[in-house]
Amino acid sequence: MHEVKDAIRAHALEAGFAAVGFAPAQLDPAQAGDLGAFLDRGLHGDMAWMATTRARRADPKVLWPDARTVIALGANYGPDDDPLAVLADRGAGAISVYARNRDYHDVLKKALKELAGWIARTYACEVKLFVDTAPVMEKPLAAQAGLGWQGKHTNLVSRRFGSWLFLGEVFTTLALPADAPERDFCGSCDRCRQACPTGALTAPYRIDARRCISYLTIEHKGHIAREFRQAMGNRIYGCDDCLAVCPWNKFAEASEDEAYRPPPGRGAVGLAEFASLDDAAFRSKFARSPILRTGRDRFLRNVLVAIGNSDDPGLASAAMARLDDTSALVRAMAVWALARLLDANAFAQLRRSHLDTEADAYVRAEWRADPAGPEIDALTRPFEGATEGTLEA
Ligand code: B12
Ligand code: SF4
Ligand code: SF4
Repeated sequence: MHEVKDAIRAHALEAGFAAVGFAPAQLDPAQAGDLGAFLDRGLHGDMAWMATTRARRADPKVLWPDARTVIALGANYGPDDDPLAVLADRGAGAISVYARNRDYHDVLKKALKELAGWIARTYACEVKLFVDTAPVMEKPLAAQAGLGWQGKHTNLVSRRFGSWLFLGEVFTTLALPADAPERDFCGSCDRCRQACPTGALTAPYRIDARRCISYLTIEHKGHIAREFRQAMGNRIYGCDDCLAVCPWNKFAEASEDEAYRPPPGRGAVGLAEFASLDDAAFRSKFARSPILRTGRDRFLRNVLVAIGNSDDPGLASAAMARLDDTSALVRAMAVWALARLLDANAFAQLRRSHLDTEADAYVRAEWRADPAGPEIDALTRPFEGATEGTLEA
């Protein structure tokens, strides 16, 4: 069977994957227990799809009883520059490395289909392929297959590719010998946890997704709670801080795949330009990008938080232009941004001209709130337009 593994490995590398490993189609019951504890504590926030798929997620055999082997695959999306440099440029929006070009779901799915089709034809077996959106615990499976270990930030770290592997899997009915799992090389390092701007890494190997900027800017459907807004800085889509500071990145290689290299300007885009996007312009700009999934309103919500953190009164006009936006998510953050950029008199004047015509209770509360003040009750209620998560669509 080792020749079969060698042939599959060679084919996967040819298909563009950087790392390949084999594991039995089962998880350590401890993983299911941890997933259960995470969900029971509500740490997944409004990603309700995580809880509704709990049984399948915790056990590959529930997802597909006939599966015997998981072929875990990693695609290298390593950046060729410092991914955190953009954080110093407060007039620009920081888009995380994974989202600076094509949607990796599409890129990986194509390569996985090619590989899985070849395996099915060559070895007369059944196959199913997954990337991100299926109820599969991809990191524990990849760790079991020897691709790396789950670091203290919970993501998979590879000794060869550092933090920068996307994960995908081919499940198959073929029984293949397992590879040795990787051991944990975090040691006494705690850099990722120290670097987290919002304290989302509550303990080593533990995350509170509700505090994670990646969740807040991508998955969270509602208004962004006050306590996180300043910490977000200019991060408008995802966050790379815990990934980028990992010392294992010194061995990482920049990705050679054009699909993951940012087109000029995609890593650092002017906030004013983004704040002016209407739905059609947003869709056209991000047609093949993962950003499209978040939708224009949530994206602009994030952009306005960044404008509020810019310390640049020159950006106030971009926020003012959004005060009559059709989305309450956008209007609320436009108000917050203006409260931070304008002097008290100018803000009071705007409030007088807008408060009476503002119908949304949350936005009205923003107009009345002290910009530096704590969360107020009205601001913590869930956004009424909130719907089911889309990541698993
Ligand atoms: C939900 C999700 C998120 C959520 C929650 C993050 C998380 N760590 O769970 C949010 C939106 C925050 C997120 C953010 C990001 N994500 Co994400 N995400 C997922 C998804 C869909 C499921 C992960 C999952 O099962 N989480 C549940 C937790 C419980 O499981 P776990 O993370 O494996 O944690 C284990 C332990 O650490 C422990 N544990 C963790 N927290 C806690 C808390 C308690 C109380 C307990 C008891 C145990 C416990 O339990 C688990 C089992 O042992 C996967 C795709 C997939 N289907 O697997 C992608 C995935 C993990 N994401 C990915 C990426 C790239 C990111 C970001 C880097 C994107 C970005 N730049 O903004 C960030 C990184 C943030 C971070 N530090 O994790 C990649 C990671 C690749 C890799 N090399 O590891 C994946 C695998 C997608 C892919 N196919 O490539 N993501
Ligand atoms: S992605 Fe950012 S906010 Fe989320 S855990 Fe990592 S450093 Fe913290
Ligand atoms: S930064 Fe340090 S603690 Fe965090 S994943 Fe990397 S090695 Fe582990």
